[in-house]
This record gives sequence, C-alpha cells and structure tokens, in this order.
Amino acid sequence: MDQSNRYADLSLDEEALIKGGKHILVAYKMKPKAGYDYLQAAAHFAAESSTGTNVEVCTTDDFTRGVDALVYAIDEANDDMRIAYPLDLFDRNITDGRMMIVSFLTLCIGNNQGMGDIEHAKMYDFYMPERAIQLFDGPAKDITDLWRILGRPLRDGGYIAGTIIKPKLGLRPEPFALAAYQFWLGGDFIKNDEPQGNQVFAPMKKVIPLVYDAMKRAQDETGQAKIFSANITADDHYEMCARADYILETFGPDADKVAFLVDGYVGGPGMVSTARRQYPDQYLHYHRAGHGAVTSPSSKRGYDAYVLAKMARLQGASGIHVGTMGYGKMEGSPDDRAIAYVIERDEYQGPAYRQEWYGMKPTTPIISGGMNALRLPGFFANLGHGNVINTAGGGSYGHIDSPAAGAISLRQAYECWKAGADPIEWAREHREFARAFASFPADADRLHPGWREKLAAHR
Ligand code: CAP
Ligand code: MG
Repeated sequence: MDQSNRYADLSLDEEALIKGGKHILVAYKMKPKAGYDYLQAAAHFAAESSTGTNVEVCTTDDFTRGVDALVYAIDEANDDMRIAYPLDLFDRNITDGRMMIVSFLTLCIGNNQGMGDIEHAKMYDFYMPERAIQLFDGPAKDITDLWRILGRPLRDGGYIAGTIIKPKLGLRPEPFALAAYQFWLGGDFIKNDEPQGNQVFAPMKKVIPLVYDAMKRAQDETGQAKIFSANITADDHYEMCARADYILETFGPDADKVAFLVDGYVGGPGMVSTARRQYPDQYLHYHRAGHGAVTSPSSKRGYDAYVLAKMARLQGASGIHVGTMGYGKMEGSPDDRAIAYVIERDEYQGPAYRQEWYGMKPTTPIISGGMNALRLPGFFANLGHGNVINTAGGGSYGHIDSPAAGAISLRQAYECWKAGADPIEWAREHREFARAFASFPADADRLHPGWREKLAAHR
C-alpha cells in the first residue's frame, strides 16, 4: 500500500523543523528490497515507526495523523532517508515526566528493523531538540570529578592511565587483587574486565575487600589517589543494586573513588538508567561490549557507534568506550574521533546534524582495546588532546618489566606526545617507555623501524 501521501512530505524544510524544536530528526542509510519504490518504502518505514502499519485502520482520527512520523528528505542514489518524529510520540516517565532512550529505540530502531519491503536500514545520526535534551538525565559525574580525586587541574586535567584486570577471567581473589596492586603502583585507574563479576572462583564478596586493601596500600606507597571501576552489570535491577551497595559499603571512606561499570549495550537502557539514577554520586562507566553486532561497518542494520555514544550521553554515561580509531585492536578509523567530539563538546556538527547539548555534562571518551605506550602518541595526534581515560590491559600486563612499568610507560607516552617529542628520543630518557619497545616488538618494528639499534642500551 502506498502511504507516501500520508507519511512523507518532501516539502518540509530541515532548518525549519530544527528551529521549530518539536521533532526528533533521524538520518538513516536505507535500501528497499528490490522492486520497491524508494519513497513508498520510506513512507511505510515511517508508518511502522510511528502511528501506522501496513494497512489503513478504521480507528485512525485527525489527532493520530497529527503525530505521524514524516519522511522529509530522501536521496535514493545514496540510500539516504531522513524522518521527522514529533516529540509527543515518545514515551515519558510517569514518575517525573522525563524521556527515555528505550522509547527512542523502540520507535526509531524497532519494528522497522526487518520489514519485508526493506533490505536494510541503519541510523547514522539523530538530532535532539533543546526540549528533549532538557528531558534526558545526562551525566551526573564527568571527568572533572575524576581529575578532582586524582589531584589534577579541573580544566584540561589530561590523561588518566588505566588498565583492565587481565586475564579477562580466571583469576581468583588473591591474584586478582595482586594484579590491581601492581598496576596501581604506576597507574591511576583500574576497571573490571567486562565479564568479571561474581564468578564462583572469584566471589565478589572476597574480591572487593582485597581490591580495596590493594588500593589503600598503593595509595600509601605512591601518595596518590587511585580509582576502581567496578562492574555492577546484572540482569536483575535488584542484583545490580545489591552489588553496587556492597561495593560502596566495602570501600567505605574511599567510596568516592569507585566508578560503576555497566555493560550498557548487552545490559540495555534499563540497566544504564537504573545505575545512573540510583547512584548519581558515582562516575558511570559505560562499556559497550557487543555493540559491534549493530555498529560495525559490516552491519547494515541498527545504528552506528556515533549514535550509540550520543544515546549514552543522553542516558547519563559519565564515560563510554569510543574505540581506538584504528590505533588499537578493535575495528575503527581515525575519523572515529567524531565519536569522542560529539560526547565531550557542547555542540558538534555530525554527519547529518549539528547537535547542541545546552550545557549537559560531557561524557568522557574511554580509549581501550589493544593499546600500549607505542600506539598512544599516534592516537593522541589524531584526536588532538589527551583528556581521556585509556584502559590498556595487554599494554600494562604485557610490559616485560611489571604492570607498574606498563602503567608508567602509558603516561610517558602521553607526555611524549604532549612534548611533541620524537618517541625514539623520548625513549632514550624514559626507561619504561623504552622498554615498551622490547615488550611489543611487532608494534615497535611497524611504528619505529630500526628501533633496536637506536635503543640498544634499553633492550
Ligand atoms: C581491552 C578490553 C576492552 C575492549 C573494549 C577487551 O583489553 O578490555 O573491553 O577493547 O573495546 O576486553 O578487549 P586490552 P571497545 O586492552 O587487553 O585490549 O573499547 O572498542 O568497546
Ligand atoms: Mg574488556
């Protein structure tokens, strides 16, 4: 059924829609199945994403039509479609009137995924008007809260050297805490790896007290504050809160040094918002494990990593993993810096829309995945700043001297970039950084051919 007379209006002007402030705009890469007219398929997509279905229904009235989602632009040659969703379509909390990401997803990336007349459709940008920005929680804590704890300047406080307790699984409580202590002798920030929780061989109620003891000893020995990002991910809201409450109680006087890690993609919006709303005093660390299922460039459905990061900021993630922009082990490219810029700045021109955040707290770009001291200088040069959390698991526990040396090498890499120094020259004056060359020889060969001769004294 051709619904384009109802669910499409190509005369609508995008700037006017933005100025009107009453619509969420969404840009998709959409391709109809063979044999389907582009505009008709787009209109059906908008119907299924708002007030319609595949046939007219007798219960529709004029008010209904007033909140139809409307296709307002198509570019068939580029599989590009843009839809305006009236703000009133979206569900609001009965508790406090706020908006919710689950409603945004269930409409904009819901039934329209897998329609019979659509080959594929993927959201690559969206625009939230000011009223919507006002109605999402946004972050309660941000990187300035971590810089404050670490005694750094609250403006451009710089690089936070972190790690992930490795191996990913399989450490019992004592070796787990030892791994934490060893890194904290040189680094700032430790996170659980995303699957670490309450495994039978590492019960949380045995691990957490030992981790806190390790934190206290490392703080005493270094004279520096340390941070632990504890995984509270769970299916059950009450389980998640039980974990969070136990962790805060155990860290007691140092509970402000605990961030809460949530596996936000697999856990879903409910878990993220529950953590954000129940524990607004803790930095909320959004791990995105599993996101590649929809965000990977090889996926033509769902939404991309840029969209995921924007949604995480709206939900109140204090920090989210943004990838390594081609410098680490995960998929990515240097242009992925846009994912960092859109969540850390108060306004940013994205691939389709200029998003203003109207003072919503920024979300910290978290850099993780195959990173080590050798890969960091190039990463910072591409991003253009170092106001990030970097968690390097292999890059710390793979350093040939010690996890502490690995941590120190990460910070030295940041300082090398900040100084605009040549890494080989810098290595001559910074031992742990030099020893990262020997620790990760394949990277050293690729990034600094001839390094062995140049650094003979440090092998
Ligand atoms: C990195 C990591 C991170 C992923 C996250 C891992 O470990 O802990 O979870 O990289 O990817 O489990 O692989 P390494 P992203 O530092 O040892 O690689 O940040 O892209 O979501
Ligand atoms: Mg991990």
